[in-house]
Amino acid sequence: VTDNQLIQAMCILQETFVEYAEKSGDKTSMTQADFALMLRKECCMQLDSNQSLKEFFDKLDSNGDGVIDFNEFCVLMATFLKLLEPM
Ligand SMILES: [Ca+2]
Repeated sequence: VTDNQLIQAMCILQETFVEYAEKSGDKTSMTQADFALMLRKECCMQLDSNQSLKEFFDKLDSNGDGVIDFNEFCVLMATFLKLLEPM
């Protein structure tokens, strides 16, 4: 992965984040509803119950303020990338 690819990936991440975050009015943070929508549309991930969604959300919300900010979002994406990487 080159630096350029990394920068490109970061831009895509930021655009995706803002696209969903602004649905609830605040571009800098994602609510649980924004987050669920993003998982469904971008990751084809349907969390089967509100309970598992909430658990996932709470895990990501590391400062516990009830919303996911861009830093917390990047942690999620880093986790996904690690899962995709061959061992
Ligand atoms: Ca948070």
